[in-house]
Amino acid sequence: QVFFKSISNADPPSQTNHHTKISVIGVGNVGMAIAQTILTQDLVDELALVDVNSDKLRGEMLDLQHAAAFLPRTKIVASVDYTVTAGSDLCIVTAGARQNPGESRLNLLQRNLAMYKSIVPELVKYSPECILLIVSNPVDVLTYVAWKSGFPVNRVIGSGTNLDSSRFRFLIADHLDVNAQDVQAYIVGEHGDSSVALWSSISVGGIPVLSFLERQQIAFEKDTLEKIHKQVVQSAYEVINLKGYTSWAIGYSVANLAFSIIRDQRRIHPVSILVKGFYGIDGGDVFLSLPAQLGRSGVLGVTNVHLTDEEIQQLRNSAETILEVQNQLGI
Ligand code: 6V0
Repeated sequence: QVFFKSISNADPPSQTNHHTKISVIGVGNVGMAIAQTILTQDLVDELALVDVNSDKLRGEMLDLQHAAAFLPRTKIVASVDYTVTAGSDLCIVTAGARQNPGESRLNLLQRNLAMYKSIVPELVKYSPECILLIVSNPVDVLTYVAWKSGFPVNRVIGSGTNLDSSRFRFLIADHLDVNAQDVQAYIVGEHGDSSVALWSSISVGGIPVLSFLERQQIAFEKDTLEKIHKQVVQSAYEVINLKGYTSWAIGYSVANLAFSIIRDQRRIHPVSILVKGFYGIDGGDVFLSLPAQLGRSGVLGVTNVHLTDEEIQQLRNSAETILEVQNQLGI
């Protein structure tokens, strides 16, 4: 009232607009890259941050708030208490324990499992209608763990091979000297070592690459393509060796998923979903990535993409490996 003379007969703003809110759990390298990318996209009215490290949490909140003069207006809140997440449309979980020297992956998983058992029920309590987007590793197993907390299957999504596919598209684009946004290519299956590259899915500007090469009688570049896939698998290790963690690409890739969900884009993303019943995977409940359509209510459907027998076999092998881990953990 001091700076602006009020116009007393102006209609109050319509309250029908839904207040959109995203919560990010874990404000480490990955959580913060996601948070800052979301802020640049003018995607939500409110962003809530949660972590167990209260000093780091407050520091990160203040640091983001201080950029307010350069960003679309978003309310940024943070607390170690989950009440701050109340009413979220989307909750993104990046909290994760770091591997101790000499610690086995299984032991690390056991610790992350205990962490998830404390985090997910809190999110469900304060945002029963939200969509859960799981990012912490091993992402496929932890997405399953989150789903087991009683969430409907369309509302639990693992970031899965969305990042692997974006690395794949970058490398193909680099090889062919085209724009990565014009490259359609999917990596499916497990996020990480046993991921499956769908060669027949690669197209550039609508032209299927493999059949184009064959028609032009250009030597089949299978070796090159396989090298590219190996590079994709190595990418995370390489970045971690060089800078200690990965952050920017996972930040953009998860913010892109958040955009598709919140803005009901109905775009297709390779993300981790319950694959029981697909491609003959029926040994148990397991989450793996397949190209899925995402919108405001989460997973809307799964693309019926053609896989070769070899690709199906690879997918089934990943499912078995993950099931073994889940059985070992007794979950
Ligand atoms: P980081 O920088 O160690 O951050 C982890 C954060 O989690 C820290 O701030 C911790 O304080 C916080 N935390 C720990 N316990 C809890 C808890 N109980 N509740 C809330 N917060 C907690 O790790 P970074 O950010 O680098 O990685 C986070 C996770 O993302 C790890 O599991 C990574 O392996 C995983 N990634 C997954 C990717 C994917 O494609 N799915 C890609 C990159 C990293």
